[in-house]
Amino acid sequence: MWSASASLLSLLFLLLLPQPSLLYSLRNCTRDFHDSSEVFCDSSELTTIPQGIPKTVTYLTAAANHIVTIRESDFNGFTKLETLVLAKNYIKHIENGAFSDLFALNKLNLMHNKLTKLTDNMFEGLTNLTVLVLKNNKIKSISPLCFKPLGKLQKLDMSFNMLVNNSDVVNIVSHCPSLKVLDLIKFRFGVFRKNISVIGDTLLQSCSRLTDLKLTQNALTELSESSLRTMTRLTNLSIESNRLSIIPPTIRNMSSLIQLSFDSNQILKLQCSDFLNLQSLRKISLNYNRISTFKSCVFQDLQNLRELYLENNFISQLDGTISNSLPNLAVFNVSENHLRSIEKHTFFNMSHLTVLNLKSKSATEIQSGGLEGLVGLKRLTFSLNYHSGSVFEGLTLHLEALQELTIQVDKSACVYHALYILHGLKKLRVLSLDTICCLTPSNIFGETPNLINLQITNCVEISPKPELFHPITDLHILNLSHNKMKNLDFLIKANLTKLEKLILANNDLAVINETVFEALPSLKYLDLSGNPFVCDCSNAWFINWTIRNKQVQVVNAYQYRCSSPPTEEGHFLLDFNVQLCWEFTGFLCFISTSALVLVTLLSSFTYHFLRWQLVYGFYLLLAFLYDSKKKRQGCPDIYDAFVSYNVHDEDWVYKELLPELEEVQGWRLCLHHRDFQPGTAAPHSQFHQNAIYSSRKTLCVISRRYLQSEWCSREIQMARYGLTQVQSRFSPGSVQVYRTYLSWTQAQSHKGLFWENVRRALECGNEPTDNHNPLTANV
Ligand SMILES: *[C@@H]1O[C@H](CO)[C@@H](O)[C@H](O)[C@H]1NC(C)=O
Ligand SMILES: *[C@@H]1O[C@H](CO)[C@@H](O)[C@H](O)[C@H]1NC(C)=O
Ligand SMILES: *[C@@H]1O[C@H](CO)[C@@H](O)[C@H](O)[C@H]1NC(C)=O
Ligand SMILES: *[C@@H]1O[C@H](CO)[C@@H](O)[C@H](O)[C@H]1NC(C)=O
Ligand SMILES: *[C@@H]1O[C@H](CO)[C@@H](O)[C@H](O)[C@H]1NC(C)=O
Ligand SMILES: *[C@@H]1O[C@H](CO)[C@@H](O)[C@H](O)[C@H]1NC(C)=O
Ligand SMILES: *[C@@H]1O[C@H](CO)[C@@H](O)[C@H](O)[C@H]1NC(C)=O
Ligand SMILES: *[C@@H]1O[C@H](CO)[C@@H](O)[C@H](O)[C@H]1NC(C)=O
Ligand SMILES: *[C@@H]1O[C@H](CO)[C@@H](O)[C@H](O)[C@H]1NC(C)=O
Ligand SMILES: *[C@@H]1O[C@H](CO)[C@@H](O)[C@H](O)[C@H]1NC(C)=O
Ligand SMILES: *[C@@H]1O[C@H](CO)[C@@H](O)[C@H](O)[C@H]1NC(C)=O
Ligand SMILES: CC(=O)N[C@H]1CO[C@H](CO)[C@@H](O)[C@@H]1O
Repeated sequence: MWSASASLLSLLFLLLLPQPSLLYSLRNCTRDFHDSSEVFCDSSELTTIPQGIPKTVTYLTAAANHIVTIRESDFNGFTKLETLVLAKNYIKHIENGAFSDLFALNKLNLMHNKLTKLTDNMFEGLTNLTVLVLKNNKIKSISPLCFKPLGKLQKLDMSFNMLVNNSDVVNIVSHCPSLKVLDLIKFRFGVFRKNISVIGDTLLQSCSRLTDLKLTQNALTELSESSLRTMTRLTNLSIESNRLSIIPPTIRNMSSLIQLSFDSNQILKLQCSDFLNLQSLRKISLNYNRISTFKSCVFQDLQNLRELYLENNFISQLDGTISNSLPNLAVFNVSENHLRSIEKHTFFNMSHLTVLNLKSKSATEIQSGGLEGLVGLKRLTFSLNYHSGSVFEGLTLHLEALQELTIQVDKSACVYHALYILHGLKKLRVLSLDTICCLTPSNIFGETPNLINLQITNCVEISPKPELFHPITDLHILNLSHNKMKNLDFLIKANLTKLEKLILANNDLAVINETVFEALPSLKYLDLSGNPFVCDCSNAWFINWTIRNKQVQVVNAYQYRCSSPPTEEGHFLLDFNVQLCWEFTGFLCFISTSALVLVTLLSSFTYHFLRWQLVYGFYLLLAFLYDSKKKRQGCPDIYDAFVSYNVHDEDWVYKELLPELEEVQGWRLCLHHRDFQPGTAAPHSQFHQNAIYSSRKTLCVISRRYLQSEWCSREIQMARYGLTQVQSRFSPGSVQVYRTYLSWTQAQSHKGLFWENVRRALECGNEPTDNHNPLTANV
């Protein structure tokens, strides 16, 4: 019983345990979640193909690992596998029969490995293979029967290997009856032999089904007369970057050819028979050769040619050849040659031409009517020879379909006639003016209202007017590089509300002002490379905005450098610490705020404790002003003294004071109850003030009641705080204050002396009275 249950347990345990190999494979590979027949083992540091991958997979990739050897057993039983990717490993050796079970395999990718030779039984079993990629290995030799099993191979890429014996290529092609696309880029034909970089008649003889052949970078000097003759289906032939000096005659009569490229060879001239019978040819590329002339017969058979590229050659003259023999040409790029002039009617009958590039290494003279007939032209580029400014006179393009125009001048030119060039180009969307610098008159773009991309470059200091841009409200891209511009103020009023991309590289812009960007609401891309930035607080806004704004990408901003001040020269603009600028203004803010608070505090403190001194001071000031005004007007004082008293003391004033001072001593006194007119008497302080100012002196009759009454006490306090003595004289003419205190109670017994003292006090002119006069007394 015990042993029975134990064995049952162990059986259960065994059943529950997953297959160890599956567990192992799961560690290095993943199966596609949706399609379990696809397994990915890429970049897992594998040194061998993992065991336990289900044999039913159709797609397996183990790229970018450290596999060195493919063992015979690795793909045993993988009869459903269709694609196998083993690229980017260190595979040196593939054991015989390693692929023998892969009947279904369509694609095998072994690129970027270390294979040195392809052996006889290596590809055994790959009868269904259509694509084989072996590029970037170190293959030196191919054994004769290696490719024999690959009866269905259509596409082979053997580029970038090190073949020693050219005849090994025969071993490829003689067994691949289905091969259509053969890439032999940098295959090094004969590199290790003595300069025999020639493809002979027999080498590619069996490639009769090829449609695409690339023989780029093989140092080929020659292809024999019949070397490609069997390839009656070839459509694309590319023999770029070799050393051919003529168009190989073997291509003649290859009526299947559609695309032909001989870029970067050493071809010197084109001959009449070069393109004989190539009726299907649509594109010829002969860029980077040494062609200087061609006869009118050269293109005679190319009735279907659409694109002709002759960039970077030595062509100096185009005659009517192109026009007469290539009536269907759509793209003609003859840029970077040395075209001297374009004669009248050079393109006369070329109504299908849509792209024409005549950009030249040396400036071209375009003769009157030179661009006539190009009624369908959409893109035009040309370089002009600057002849005493008259160059543009005869040049009216009349190209109604034109959408893109690029003009270069060989030296900085003033285009007074740009208006004529742009005349009628209503459809123009892209305009590039290089070294064409006087942008006058300011309505030159009035003819081209649909411009969306404008480039004006290489001028010595342009400063466009905002009005220049007003007709082109759709502008999206503006490139004003290399113009020595010093400011961008014209953009503020240019009304470029749709501008998204602004390139201002290599100008003389030192400070970037935020108002410019307020006028460009759609801006997304800004290039200010190569400007001499000032790294101080004047660029603080720009620096912060560059780093923080979410709308505009300022390209290469982290590479912008400072040109000044000298202490910052050569440093990166964005390294400038703008925080200091904010802190400084913060400091100013702090100072001014503190000052304000302090003033407020002080004034409330002063108001609370020193209010009367202030009021007094205020009145003194008013008095001073009033007095100077009066002096200026020559107004005499109306009264000798203003008598301030409380109504309750009126009796005394009328009975004692008035009789003595007015009648006996003859002073003219102003009594506030007698002399104030009813209308002006209302606001006490105001009439009080006027009365005081109209009187030479002020005489206060001080009693207990006087001190209690509001406005009287104010006046007294005005006096008392400032003076500590009761004031009896208060000269508005001077800020100095003279005061005398005379006590009536003390003087009861000597009234005569009292009045005499009053008389003296009133009498004394503007000289201060002596406070130590024995007749005066301190309070
Ligand atoms: C060979 O590949 C084709 C697809 O290219 C496929 O339909 C066919 O079944 C494959 N043959 C074998 C034997 O797997
Ligand atoms: C190149 O291969 C051919 C045929 O395989 C052979 O006859 C010839 O000797 C080889 N040439 C060299 C230089 O190895
Ligand atoms: C071999 O090729 C080089 C480079 O093209 C050339 O300079 C040299 O003259 C050639 N030698 C022979 C013997 O053809
Ligand atoms: C060959 O030319 C055709 C037609 O011009 C083109 O569509 C195709 O992409 C070319 N093939 C290659 C491999 O360049
Ligand atoms: C090319 O074809 C013409 C006939 O169309 C023939 O006369 C001529 O010999 C052929 N040229 C070559 C080099 O095969
Ligand atoms: C024509 O040539 C110029 C200069 O090499 C090149 O920049 C341009 O892309 C070419 N144009 C076309 C349409 O390929
Ligand atoms: C333009 O083509 C017509 C025939 O289509 C021809 O008569 C005329 O001579 C050609 N003009 C030029 C300048 O090539
Ligand atoms: C702007 O113009 C300059 C000068 O011609 C050119 O080098 C640059 O590529 C242009 N930039 C863009 C984005 O078009
Ligand atoms: C500015 O452009 C807008 C359209 O983008 C246009 O409606 C407006 O009238 C223009 N304003 C001026 C002053 O040209
Ligand atoms: C920015 O430009 C405006 C308008 O030209 C100008 O008033 C302002 O002073 C400039 N600000 C700075 C910091 O230069
Ligand atoms: C810095 O830029 C950001 C984003 O443009 C802005 O919100 C912020 O107020 C700026 N800071 C200062 C101190 O100007
Ligand atoms: C078979 C094999 O190469 N397995 C590898 C799985 O991955 C680990 C590391 O992730 C390697 O150590 C094993 O060699």
